[in-house]
Amino acid sequence: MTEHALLLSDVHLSDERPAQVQRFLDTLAGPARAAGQLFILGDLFEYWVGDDDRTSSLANTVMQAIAALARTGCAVALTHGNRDFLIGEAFAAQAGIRLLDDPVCLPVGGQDTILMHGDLLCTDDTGYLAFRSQVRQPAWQVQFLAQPIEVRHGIARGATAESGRAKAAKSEDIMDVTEQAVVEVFRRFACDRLIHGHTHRPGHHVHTVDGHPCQRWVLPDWYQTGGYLLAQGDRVEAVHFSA
Ligand SMILES: [Mn+2]
Repeated sequence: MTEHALLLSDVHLSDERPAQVQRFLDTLAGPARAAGQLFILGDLFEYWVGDDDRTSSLANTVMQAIAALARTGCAVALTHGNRDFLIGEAFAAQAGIRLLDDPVCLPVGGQDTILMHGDLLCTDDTGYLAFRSQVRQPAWQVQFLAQPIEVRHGIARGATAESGRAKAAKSEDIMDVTEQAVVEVFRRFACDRLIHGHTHRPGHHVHTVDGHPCQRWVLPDWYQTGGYLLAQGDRVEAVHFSA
């Protein structure tokens, strides 16, 4: 029987939320050990200013915990989020993580599945998408990473506060996925299952694409409670933390 996969996203790990950090470490040490694959679909960290950041021990704690899981034989893969897109090969190698393209289509619990963070599906948010294409350029990243660590922290904190203000000012609709973007990604990969996070609107949706039903699962964020999905074959089960 195919091993099952555990998928999660938007944990937003931060020293300011020790309970969430513990819940993530408990998930790695508990349910993830029973899974053959762990997919972290973006925004694992509240923000990330470079693999060389030694300001906090959090990154090291998380790296050690993921590496310990990987050593048990669980295949760990990570998609960048809009907060932690600067996670690099150095951190990934130390943690035993495979960095994924976004979007990508690969076997998840034995069934081909499209995996994304989800921000690329929110195509009505043109302001954010312009920012995204800028900060994903290698030249921008080289220049950012060349700045002193305190400067990078200042910029990241400013961007986080700005994104909070922008979110409050934007309508609910433009921060959700668009039907058109979802249909396009199903067509592009000719795949009938998509799992993503980012919108903080956990759920299960069925989209009809060229007459064919396609499943879209949205992961929860971990700010208040959180949870994850378990996938085995064509079955997907949502696990929500109670409090
Ligand atoms: Mn996000």
